[in-house]
Amino acid sequence: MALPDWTLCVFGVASVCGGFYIYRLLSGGRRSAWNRGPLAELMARTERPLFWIAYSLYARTKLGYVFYKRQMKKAREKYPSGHSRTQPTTINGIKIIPVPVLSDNYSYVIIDTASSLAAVVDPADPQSVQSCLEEEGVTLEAILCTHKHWDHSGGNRALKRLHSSCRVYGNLMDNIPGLTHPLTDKDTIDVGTKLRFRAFYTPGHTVGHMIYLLDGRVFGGPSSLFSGDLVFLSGCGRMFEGNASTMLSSLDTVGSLNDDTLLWPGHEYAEDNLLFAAELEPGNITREQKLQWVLQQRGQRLCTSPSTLAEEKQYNPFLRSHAQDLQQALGLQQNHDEDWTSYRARVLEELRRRKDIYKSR
Ligand SMILES: *[C@@H]1O[C@H](CO)[C@@H](O)[C@H](O)[C@H]1NC(C)=O
Ligand SMILES: *[C@@H]1O[C@H](CO)[C@@H](O)[C@H](O)[C@H]1NC(C)=O
Ligand SMILES: CC(=O)N[C@H]1CO[C@H](CO)[C@@H](O)[C@@H]1O
Repeated sequence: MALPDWTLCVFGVASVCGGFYIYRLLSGGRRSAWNRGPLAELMARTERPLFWIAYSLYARTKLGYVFYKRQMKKAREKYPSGHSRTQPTTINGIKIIPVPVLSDNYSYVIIDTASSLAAVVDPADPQSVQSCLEEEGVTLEAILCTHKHWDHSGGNRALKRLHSSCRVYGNLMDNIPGLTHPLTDKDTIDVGTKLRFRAFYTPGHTVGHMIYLLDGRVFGGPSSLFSGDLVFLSGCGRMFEGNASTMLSSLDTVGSLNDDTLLWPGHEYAEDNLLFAAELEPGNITREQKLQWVLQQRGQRLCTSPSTLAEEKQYNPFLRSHAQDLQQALGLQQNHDEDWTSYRARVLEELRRRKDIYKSR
């Protein structure tokens, strides 16, 4: 389909601006670095609209895919053996392997050792995930995709080509590449005899974001939550495609899970996130201890996953919108005519706003 000339022109300008903003967004640069220079004022004024143009280009067009491929190439050159060192966790015949991909992202390979069948969550770099599968000598049965962003879904098609019987799960609303099995809230997915996942619908970061809970009761261990970009160690994802109420109800889904659940997030953001939490609640001992441990791990480029939901409930500000300490730290108070949930959504919104300024990821 040919486009009229003027759309090409708009698209061209938008692509340049868009590319620039995508770069800024994804490189996770601190905002302060951009507050200098002659462009600063123009940028401040055009920031929101340009951001959304860039975001749409990234999320909805081939341009995003081209950008992702470039990032992947650069990351492979920069980190030939991955951005972090990871270790498998084995519990009663279940093996969970974090695969470091791109510059700070994680895919997870989950193996039922008795049947040598595997599932993978967000195989962003198909090459790294494939090497892991070959090393383990397992067959890939299922790809569980949390959301459409290329740094989570970009490897689906390539892996599917290598494993033709592999099923691809995700939410229909999110345009997941290669999707074969659309999911709705609380659907279950079985792989081998011991892997049973429950999918939860958790919109906010994207309209069709899903998280996956590996049910520990099946193998007699703790459950494991693969949270994509909904929850990170001491953090939460940006609210690109939902408001604070939507995000809050998704975060409450996580808050309602058992305390002993292991958390396996999509990115290695622990250090930044804990430093941000420290600014808000400086006196929290649990958080301080976790930060010290994380600094030690990161000093040796070791992976910081998993944490437990019991820990997260103590220090992750995004799971603590109900906590008075936190509300006070933010200088917020419930209005007389405001119900508790709307108030907590307002707390979450303020929290996310501050995090965006602190570090936009
Ligand atoms: C947030 O978004 C949901 C879903 O789109 C909508 O139903 C709700 O009214 C919105 N809430 C606010 C406070 O804007
Ligand atoms: C810190 O964490 C504890 C749990 O260890 C929590 O009960 C408390 O409300 C938090 N307090 C502050 C000031 O951050
Ligand atoms: C949110 C996000 O995209 N995180 C990182 C994943 O990997 C890419 C590619 O290396 C990075 O650019 C992103 O910052």
